[in-house]
Amino acid sequence: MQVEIGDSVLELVEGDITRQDVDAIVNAANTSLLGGGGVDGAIHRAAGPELLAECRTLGGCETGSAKITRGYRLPARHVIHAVGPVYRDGRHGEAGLLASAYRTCLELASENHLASIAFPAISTGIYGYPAEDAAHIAFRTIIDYLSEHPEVKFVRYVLYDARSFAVHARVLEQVLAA
Ligand code: AR6
Repeated sequence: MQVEIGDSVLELVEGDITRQDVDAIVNAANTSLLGGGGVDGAIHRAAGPELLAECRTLGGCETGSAKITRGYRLPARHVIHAVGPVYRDGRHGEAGLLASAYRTCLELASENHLASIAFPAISTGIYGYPAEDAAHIAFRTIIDYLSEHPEVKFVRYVLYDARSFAVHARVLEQVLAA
């Protein structure tokens, strides 16, 4: 599924974030930036040990923010390590922190002259954010950013399985219609 946002494109695909050949892939990291399970584990395995070595120099990252490294053995030239919120009950600032994590990734893409970026569904795995709510926040934030920042030309949103893809495709239709 592909939609045009101004001069840019937002694409939804089912796939593996580590395989994406874009300027930067986004990691669903934690505040230590020193690796973990899920997307984080898969990215570190595919990138090789040099990625962890660079991450060790960064001093961690606050929830709702992101930091950039090289991509090492990945097809992507860079990794943007984003820290989404752990979901508690939706009343602890989770929505604002999730939007901020997406926005910071996009700002880092602009600052580093990266035209294409691929996102996983941040916080919706181990961190427990309900997928549909997270998808609304993700798409609203990405679409608002692309509308004002044509330098980011291509955003690919990568879902790991058919069920998540179907949920996200439905939410994207809703956000576009709103
Ligand atoms: N490609 C694309 N999506 C994937 C992949 C993949 N290879 N693997 C999993 N997903 P998660 P979080 C989906 O748990 O919730 C780590 O330990 C998965 O189905 O990776 O932000 C970190 O170090 C889910 O929908 O990230 C943190 O401690 C989504 O990606 C913590 O997990 C995100 O799941 C972060 O948890």
